[in-house]
Amino acid sequence: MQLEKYKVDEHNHQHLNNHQRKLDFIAADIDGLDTILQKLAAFQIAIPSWALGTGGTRFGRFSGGGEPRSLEEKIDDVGLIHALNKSSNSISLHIPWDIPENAAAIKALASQHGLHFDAVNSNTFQDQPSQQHSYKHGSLHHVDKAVRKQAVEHNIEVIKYGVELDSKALSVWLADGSNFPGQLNMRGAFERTLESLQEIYEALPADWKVWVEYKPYEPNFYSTTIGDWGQSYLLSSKLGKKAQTLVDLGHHLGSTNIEQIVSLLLMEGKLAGFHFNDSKYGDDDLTVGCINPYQLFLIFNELVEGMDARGMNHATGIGWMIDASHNVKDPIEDLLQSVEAIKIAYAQALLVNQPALVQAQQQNDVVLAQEILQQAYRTDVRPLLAEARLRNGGALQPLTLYRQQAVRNQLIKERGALTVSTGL
Ligand SMILES: [Mn+2]
Repeated sequence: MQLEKYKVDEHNHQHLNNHQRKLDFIAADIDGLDTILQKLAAFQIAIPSWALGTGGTRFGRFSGGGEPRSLEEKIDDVGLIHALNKSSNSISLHIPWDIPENAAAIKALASQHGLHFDAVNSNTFQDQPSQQHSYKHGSLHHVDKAVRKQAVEHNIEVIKYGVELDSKALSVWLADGSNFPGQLNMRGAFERTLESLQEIYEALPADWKVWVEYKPYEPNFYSTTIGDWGQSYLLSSKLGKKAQTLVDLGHHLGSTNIEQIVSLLLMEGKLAGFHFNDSKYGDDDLTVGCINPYQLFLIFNELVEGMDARGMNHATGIGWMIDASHNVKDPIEDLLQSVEAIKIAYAQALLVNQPALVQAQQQNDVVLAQEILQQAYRTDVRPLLAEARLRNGGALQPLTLYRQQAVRNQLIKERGALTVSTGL
C-alpha cells in the first residue's frame, strides 16, 4: 500500500500549531538552526530487508500478520517508512533471502518510493538447500579449500547482484569460529579468512567497499574468527583501501567503550559504518535507543567530532544502517522508533558546544566537560527532527499517523494474517 501525500498534509496541518510552539521554544537557544535542520534533513538511515518481518528466536517465531511476502513488498514497506519519516531512503538486501530476479524492475519500484540500494549482505552462516558444501564448521576460514571456494564464490555473486542494483558495498559477517578449545588453530583460521577475503576483495568494482563486521560470540561460544574490532581492523588494513571495519552496536561484550573504538577507526579512515540496535545483555537486536540512549549519544558525539576533524559529510561519509530483528513489535513501528532514536542522538551531538568542550579539556575542567556533554544530551531535540521531516515532506508524528491510518490492518487485508517474511 502507499500512503497518499494528502493524508500526511492533513496530519501535519492538524499538529502544526503545537509543533510550532515547541520548535520556537528550543530554537531560541540554538545558534545556526538552519544548518542543523539541513543536516538532519540530509541524514538517512538504511533499512535492512530482514527487519520488515517479525524476527524469531531459537525458541520460536510468532508472525505479526501482513508481513511482506516478497522483495517487492519489502520495498513497499520501506517506502511507507520513508513516506512517513523522510529519513530512510535506502534498503540493504540480504542474499540469498532477497535475490532480485529482475534488477531493472526492482530498481524502478524502489525509485518510485524515492529509495536506492545500500550495502548488500552475503550469507555463509546458513546452509542453503542448493549448496554443495556445508558451513557447519565455518566458511571463509574453513580448513577445506573447497568450502572456502564456495563461500568466496557466493560473496562474488552477491557483489554481482549489488552491481545490478547500484549498491556500492559488500557487507560481510561471518559466523566462523569454534565452540571448544583446541577445535581450530586460531592463527590458521585468521590466515585462511584473510586469503578468502583477498579473493573477494579482488572482485570488488573500483568504486566499491567491503565492510568487515566483527562479533565476539554467538553462534560460536569459544572463539570467533573475526571477534573484535582489532581483528577486523587487522584484516581491513591488510586487504587495502577498499576494506573497512563495520561496527554493529550489539557485537560487543558488556560495558565495552564503543565510542572509543569509533573514534580511533574514524581517525584511521577505517570506519565503514554502523549497524544500529540496542541491547542489555548481548546481541539482543532491540530497538535503537531503548536501553542505553546516553551511550548512543556519546557515540554520535565522537562521530560528529571525528567526521568534522576529517572534513567528512555526515550523511554520506560512512554507512548508516539498522540491524535489528524483533519478535514482539510491529516491525514498521519498531523501525520508525529506531530511526527516530538515531536522529535524536545525532541532533544532540550536533548541539555539543565543541569549542567550549575543547577548552574544558585543555584546562582539565572535568566537571565542565561533563556539563557541556549533558547540556546537549538533556535537550529535547524532537521538535528539530519534526521540523526537518516537515521540510522534507514527511509527517510531524510518523508513528501517530501510522496508527491513525491503521496501516498494519490494511497490510493484513492485502497480504493475509499468516504471512512469513524471509529472514532470521
Ligand atoms: Mn550486524
